[in-house]
Amino acid sequence: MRMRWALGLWLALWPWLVSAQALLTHVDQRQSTSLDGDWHAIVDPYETGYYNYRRQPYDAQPGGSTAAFYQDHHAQDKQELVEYDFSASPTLKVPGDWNTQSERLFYYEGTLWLQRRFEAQAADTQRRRFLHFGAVNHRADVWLNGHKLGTHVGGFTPFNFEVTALLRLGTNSLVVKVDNTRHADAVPTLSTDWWNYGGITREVRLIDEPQVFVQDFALQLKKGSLRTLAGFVQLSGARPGEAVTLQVAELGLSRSAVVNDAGLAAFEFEAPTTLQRWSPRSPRLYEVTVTTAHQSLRDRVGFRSIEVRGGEILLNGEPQYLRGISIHEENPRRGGRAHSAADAAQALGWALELGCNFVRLAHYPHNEHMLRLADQLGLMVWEEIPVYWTIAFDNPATLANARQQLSEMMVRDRNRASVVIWSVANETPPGASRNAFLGELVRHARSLDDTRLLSAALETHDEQGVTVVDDSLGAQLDVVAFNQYRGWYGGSLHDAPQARWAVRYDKPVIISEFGGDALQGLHGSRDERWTEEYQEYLYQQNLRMIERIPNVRGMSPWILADFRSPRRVLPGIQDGYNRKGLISSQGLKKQAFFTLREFYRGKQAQYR
Ligand code: GCB
Repeated sequence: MRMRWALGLWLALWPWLVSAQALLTHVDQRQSTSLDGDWHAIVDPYETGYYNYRRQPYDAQPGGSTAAFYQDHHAQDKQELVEYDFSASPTLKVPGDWNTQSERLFYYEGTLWLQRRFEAQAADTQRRRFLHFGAVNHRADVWLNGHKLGTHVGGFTPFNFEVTALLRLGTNSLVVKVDNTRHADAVPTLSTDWWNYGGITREVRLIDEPQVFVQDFALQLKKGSLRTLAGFVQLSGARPGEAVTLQVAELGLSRSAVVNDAGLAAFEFEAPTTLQRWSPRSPRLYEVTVTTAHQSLRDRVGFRSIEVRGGEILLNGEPQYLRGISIHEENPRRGGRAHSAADAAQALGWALELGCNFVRLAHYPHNEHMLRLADQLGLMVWEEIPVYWTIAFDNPATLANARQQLSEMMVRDRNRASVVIWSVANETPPGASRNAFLGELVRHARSLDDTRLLSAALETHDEQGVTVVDDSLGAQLDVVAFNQYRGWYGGSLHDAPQARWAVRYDKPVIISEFGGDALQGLHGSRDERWTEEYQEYLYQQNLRMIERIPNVRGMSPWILADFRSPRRVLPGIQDGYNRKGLISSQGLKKQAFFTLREFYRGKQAQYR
């Protein structure tokens, strides 16, 4: 009886477990076949492969049509008219953005079809198969052997489809219609300050699971505790009463439970006093194993608490100063969307060199390699969804999609100790519809995870010479964060250290952005824009100013490395890049890199 009551209470605390989406997590730990590599590509700006000449979709016609590209049809004889041929079309690498793989596609926004064939084993009635995509920007329509599997909208989060009944023995044809057209009511919307890289930008896997399998599991320190571990195992295909065991062998912990009608088992137990909590100084990870009668799935998980008290951010109960840097998911040396473990090692390696213990992964969920490496390296992480600038706050469909992207990010990464802050928005204009929209995202995020901090990058405004932070959304957040560009978009640098500030919240504050552009190698006086000296001076003066803003407990200056943006057109200086990087697009450090490193050394000494 007591057990039942405990489970009921626990379920009330974790309502997100019974999620409608059957997203498979821990995908890199599962038995799978990689479908990465060369995929055939057809560029289709008029969507000829999807609509007939009357603009009717082929899949709305009875019996369909072999003219539809997803049929991957080949002429049966020399007479038959077929006007496309994937096998004779050029290839693109998956994962990869198309923009940097072909000069012809650099500025392309629209529909592009990607196709590959793969061999499947004889159907095994004991197994279930899933196609899993790490990310496709922006909209993906997916067909297997001519059957529509579904659609996913959102360029930076994973999705999967069960294909058990559709796989053929022998050769299978997988076709994805990728569309990166920007829309006013999409998330993000028409205008951003980053490149709209199109394509299948993350790994594709054919996952192989038993009939009853572990769809998801999580284990972390319960809110408010430094010893109690709480978690769950979600099975797919299970009968009620199926047994599961959760183990953390290095802690001598092993607990068994049975799943309920929804395939869910909840766990809560005390860790021994030998538990070493995860922190930047000691990023200890433990192997967690889930075992059922049919399989065993593992992950390496860190245990830590994160909370706020007044103006403090406490990690495992200890005050922190978040020495951060913002990062876009782009490899500056290679150019293009970053996606690999090596890309992550480069970006996070630079962050460590800079003296960081924190990174802001802007402005959308980055690939999983980043989070896993942050776990290993001991970097705290701010993750966010692309609710950026002028979202269609009045549109319920836009809100639904933002919610969906938020859920997908949180479900994917809730086992990552590194993630300490979820952010719901960047630089959005206050107002009734924005407040309602973001208020709903905040509520949703809290219902999914009550253990991490919530924030958003807000803006400031001027009241008679005082810079004021009072966006009403701040009342709903744990950490008040704002972007400010003193000395770049406005305000003088010379008197920055004397600037007057008013933050209308007694909460920890993070300066989520500040910075200015410099072309690496361009030198001059500190008053000359675009020079390394100007950027260095901007950092010196802003850091002095920030020291005097009440409750500042961290920052993530803008930005680690120069990144591509179609907004940045100044010839000879920008040439298509936002140059606010501390590292150039050739991977060379600018002077301001060392200014910030020096500042972080001081902070590190102060917060020992
Ligand atoms: C911002 C945005 C960021 C831009 C940056 C800039 O406030 O959040 O996405 O890239 O300013 O460089 O203007």
